[in-house]
Amino acid sequence: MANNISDYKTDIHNDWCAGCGDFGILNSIQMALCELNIANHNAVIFSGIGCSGKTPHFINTYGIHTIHGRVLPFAQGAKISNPQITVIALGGDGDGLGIGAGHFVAAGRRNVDMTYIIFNNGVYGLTKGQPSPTLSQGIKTKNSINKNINCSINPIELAIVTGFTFVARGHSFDIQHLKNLIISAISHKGLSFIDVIQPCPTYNDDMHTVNSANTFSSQSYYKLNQSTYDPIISDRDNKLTQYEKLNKILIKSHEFGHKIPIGVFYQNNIISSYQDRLNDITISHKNISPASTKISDSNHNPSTDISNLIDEIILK
Ligand SMILES: Cc1ncc(C[n+]2csc(CCOP(=O)(O)OP(=O)(O)O)c2C)c(N)n1
Ligand code: SF4
Ligand SMILES: [Mg+2]
Repeated sequence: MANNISDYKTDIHNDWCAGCGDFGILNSIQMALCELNIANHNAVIFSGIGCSGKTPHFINTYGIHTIHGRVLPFAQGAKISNPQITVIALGGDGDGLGIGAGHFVAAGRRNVDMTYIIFNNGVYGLTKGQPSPTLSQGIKTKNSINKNINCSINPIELAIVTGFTFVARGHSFDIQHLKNLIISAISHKGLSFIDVIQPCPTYNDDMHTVNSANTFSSQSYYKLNQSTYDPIISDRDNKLTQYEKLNKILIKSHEFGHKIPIGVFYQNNIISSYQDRLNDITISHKNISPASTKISDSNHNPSTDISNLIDEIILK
């Protein structure tokens, strides 16, 4: 079993630009897998298309570089088929909140027990820096002639209202903090989401705010502190308390100005996971997933006779 950070690295050539925030996110994921001591063969990293989509190539686990905007269906399918594995889906802000926005919303309704990480740089990095759905209105990126006239999506708020049950924000330059967020997200039972703010020095190092934060500093970011901010909704809270807490959490999700909060915004321990709901309706198959179903006996003979089916297909 792997327990050294080098066990989670690969030799594949990495062509990300110097200074790209993707490096910090990659390191945080490797450190989290190492600290949780997850065996290489028990983790699968899925990605969409973009600069960020290359990440699974650099992590020594199973990795699947899928298609643009479709990372969540692939990843959810894998986790439902084999609940024993650790599944991480990742991709860009364009991938997840532009073309993939429908899947983002649908995933929230299911609450499959896995983690989704968005690399949020405000641009479509791979295709030369067009504004992405998270770019704030009024920001001009390096490749655009005018300021962005669209309003931006708030990924934290969207994740909460669509049903993700663990929602956090990190920064690619605070690797230790991000590593701890990823550990908490993987450990949470249900669908967890981390919005990671990262510079794209080639096309958008102004990030999201005017005059802000092309570097990570205590002037521009602060850490949510659980002694003054409570992100957890549990069955110890009555309905009224749950609504009051949710209200405060949604207000917090709108704080995105000169000081941007990072940390855990929301953790709901009440909503059941997709696997629990599945087990409830398939009592006779409880805890039997497709991946654990035997397909052959000890003599390697198939357990199911499909000859009739094959005959039918051939006859057609
Ligand atoms: C169906 C489809 N449409 C468009 C593209 C072109 N395309 C590739 S990556 C990308 C956007 C990448 O931006 P983002 O998801 O933010 O990732 P980043 O490169 O910033 O990490 C686009 C539009 C594509 N590959 N497939
Ligand atoms: S274009 Fe931007 S996001 Fe892509 S590798 Fe370069 S710096 Fe990173
Ligand atoms: Mg992007």
